[in-house]
Amino acid sequence: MRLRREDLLVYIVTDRSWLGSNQLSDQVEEALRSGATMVQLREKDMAYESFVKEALDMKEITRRYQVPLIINDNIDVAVASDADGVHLGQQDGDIILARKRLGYDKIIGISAHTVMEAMDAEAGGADYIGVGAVFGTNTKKDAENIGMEILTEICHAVTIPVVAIGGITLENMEKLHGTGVAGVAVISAIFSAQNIGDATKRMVVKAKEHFHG
Ligand code: 3NM
Repeated sequence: MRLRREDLLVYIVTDRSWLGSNQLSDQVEEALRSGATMVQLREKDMAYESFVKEALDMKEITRRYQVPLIINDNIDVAVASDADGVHLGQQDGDIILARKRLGYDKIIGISAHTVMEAMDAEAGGADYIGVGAVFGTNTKKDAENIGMEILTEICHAVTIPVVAIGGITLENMEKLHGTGVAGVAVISAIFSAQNIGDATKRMVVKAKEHFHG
């Protein structure tokens, strides 16, 4: 599956800390039914076998909604589950190696915090760049804030699409207007919501208003 710019409009990143008594697959499906455009499975402490099994379950759901499934950090899990791609941080390994393992029909996303990192990622063959944290976030403790200026510079420095991440809510999303981002990647604004479907729908409407075109 090739990445289209519009796939990044409302990119949901999973987080078990908001599960409660719910199933992650149900939460993701509710968001997809309500218009989420891409899914990243993010598991920081899961054994390989369970991670693969979960990725396979998730793949079945995302395939039905025809949205890309991206695996955070783990190329082996992406290959084993035939996911649509991986998202790698700056410390998560070599993009060239990832491309070799995944092939050219898979998506590779790279986190970047500077123009140089973003340009290197594009030169290395990344399909999109994730830039954050654009706002204060409690979800990723080591995330450093990045200003709108650097975000805008990164968007202009690369030809591949850029998605913003970190502390993005329905209320602050409009501050990203004009930066050049293709969309927003969100955890808590969607997964912590009482009504995930409703929260997703509202974000999709607003994201279309600000980031389309
Ligand atoms: N990466 P929330 S910020 C997973 O800055 C992640 O690279 C970030 O969660 C980065 O939408 C972040 O709840 C957490 O703020 C995003």
